[in-house]
Amino acid sequence: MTNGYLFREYIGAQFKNVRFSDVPINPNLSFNFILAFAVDYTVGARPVPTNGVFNAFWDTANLSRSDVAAIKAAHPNVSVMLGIGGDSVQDIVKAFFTPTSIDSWVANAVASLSTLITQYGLDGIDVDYEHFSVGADTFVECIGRLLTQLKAKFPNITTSIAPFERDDVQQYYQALWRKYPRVIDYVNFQFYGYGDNTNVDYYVKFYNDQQANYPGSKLLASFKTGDVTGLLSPDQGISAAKELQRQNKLPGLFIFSADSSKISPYGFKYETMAQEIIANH
Ligand SMILES: *[C@@H]1O[C@H](CO)[C@@H](O)[C@H](O)[C@H]1NC(C)=O
Ligand SMILES: *[C@@H]1O[C@H](CO)[C@@H](O)[C@H](O)[C@H]1NC(C)=O
Ligand SMILES: *[C@@H]1O[C@H](CO)[C@@H](O)[C@H](O)[C@H]1NC(C)=O
Ligand SMILES: CC(=O)N[C@H]1CO[C@H](CO)[C@@H](O)[C@@H]1O
Repeated sequence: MTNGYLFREYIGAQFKNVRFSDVPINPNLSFNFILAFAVDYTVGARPVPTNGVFNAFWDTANLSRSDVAAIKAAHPNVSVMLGIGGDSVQDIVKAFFTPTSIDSWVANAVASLSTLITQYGLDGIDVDYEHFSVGADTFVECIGRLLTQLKAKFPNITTSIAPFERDDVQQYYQALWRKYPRVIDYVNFQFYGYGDNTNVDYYVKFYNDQQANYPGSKLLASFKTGDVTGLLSPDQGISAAKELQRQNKLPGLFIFSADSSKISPYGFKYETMAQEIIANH
């Protein structure tokens, strides 16, 4: 693996009125916003699964179709992706991956995500499921076929998966990577799930472990902003990214999330620092 020029940030899950234009954008790299999230659940007070019919659950009032068009027009290096799944449906219920059958889920997902991609002018899909009502084999076939069909329909979309370190989650995503690596461009590994004892040496070890779990992948480093009590801090994430880059194995870096940064006392300083690392290698 070698160093790359990709920076990504999740946006819109926490309803903090964050807008694309709040976030500093360095022109000397590829900047991907990831809208968080579309989920295959009904909209309303008691969301229930819809078998692959995706609805927008991000802050669409502040991150609208015209906002997507405007930020892309203002910054030629910006692309906008769509995260699917996520931990919960707007903190009401956990978002479970709940297909009725592989064929029906894939057909519904291809149709509804194609509509969102076209309506919003989106450039990619990031798979973020964290809870599962079915076994790994069904997840692998549903997501593998979904990404295959979307790439056939939209040849320029970029795809990624966003696992984290928990055995029951890793089992699903590692099986997906083993069978469908050709339709997955990046692994957005959630390194911010690790604890606050994650110094640079530990981070590099965890990175090497995940590279072995997703062999041949473009594995992105990451950290989160906002409340990191007990977890990896943004400063630890920045130090580790520098070391990974020194070792020439940092294809890119991402942050969760623009919403958290917007309401934090330090604002977007870590977005600026992270992009300086990526842009200036
Ligand atoms: C976000 O959207 C809401 C609802 O339209 C609006 O009241 C609010 O002013 C927006 N926030 C910003 C920062 O524009
Ligand atoms: C981007 O690169 C140009 C040319 O090297 C440089 O002049 C500019 O300062 C850079 N911008 C940022 C924000 O680093
Ligand atoms: C895909 O990207 C290429 C190169 O940037 C461009 O020429 C082509 O028009 C794009 N195709 C679509 C379907 O957007
Ligand atoms: C300088 C630079 O990296 N520019 C990038 C801006 O973003 C577009 C789309 O991701 C890339 O193709 C450019 O290379």
